[in-house]
Amino acid sequence: MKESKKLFKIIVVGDEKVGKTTLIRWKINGCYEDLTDYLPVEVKLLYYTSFNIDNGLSLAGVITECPDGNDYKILRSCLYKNAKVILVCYSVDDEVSFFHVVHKWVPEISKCQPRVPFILVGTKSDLTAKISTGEGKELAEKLNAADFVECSSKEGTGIKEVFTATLNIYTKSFAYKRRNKRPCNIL
Ligand SMILES: Nc1nc2c(ncn2[C@@H]2O[C@H](COP(=O)(O)OP(=O)(O)OP(=O)(O)O)[C@@H](O)[C@H]2O)c(=O)[nH]1
Ligand SMILES: [Mg+2]
Repeated sequence: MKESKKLFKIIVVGDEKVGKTTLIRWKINGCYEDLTDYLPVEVKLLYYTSFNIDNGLSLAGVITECPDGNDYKILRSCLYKNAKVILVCYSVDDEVSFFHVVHKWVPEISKCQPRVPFILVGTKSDLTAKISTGEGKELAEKLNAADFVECSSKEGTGIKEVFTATLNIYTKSFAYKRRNKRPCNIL
């Protein structure tokens, strides 16, 4: 499980079963896969992909899913290394997953990676929502999230917006500008 430091690294966190793998696999494969009987997350953590940027160039990226659970705390702190953007997910039909954004996920990423921007992502927006769009937006503002997006992997809505926002945040960041700085030749 080797990854280059030069890759655009995105981390996906959130409670168990909020739809992290499905969201990532939508980005990779361009369609919804029902993962009800899917393998546990330990089997695959890293997904390699590419992002198109304005001038016809593409950016190599790796999307890393972090497993939930206290047993994985140390593993997660390793996986967070070199992250450029973090997606903090909750499911709109699951109040506990929303509660854990505040009391678990944001404190954990803020402790490990205080300077890395994060996007609050409300998943499974096709289901009856217990968390409204307004509540999601309000929390994103309160926690200083870089953005807020709701999506449904099942219906394919909002997925493009999640990854467009992710790319925009990175390409505007100091880390990206420093990496792409060309030497200035003064003749
Ligand atoms: N209705 C609906 N179901 C979804 C959506 N996305 C994922 N699911 C279902 O939710 C369940 C969990 O999805 P996963 O993608 O495995 O969730 P996860 O967060 O990766 O789960 P863990 O890796 O076990 O923590 C599966 O049965 C998916 O088919 C969605 O947008 N809408
Ligand atoms: Mg998963």
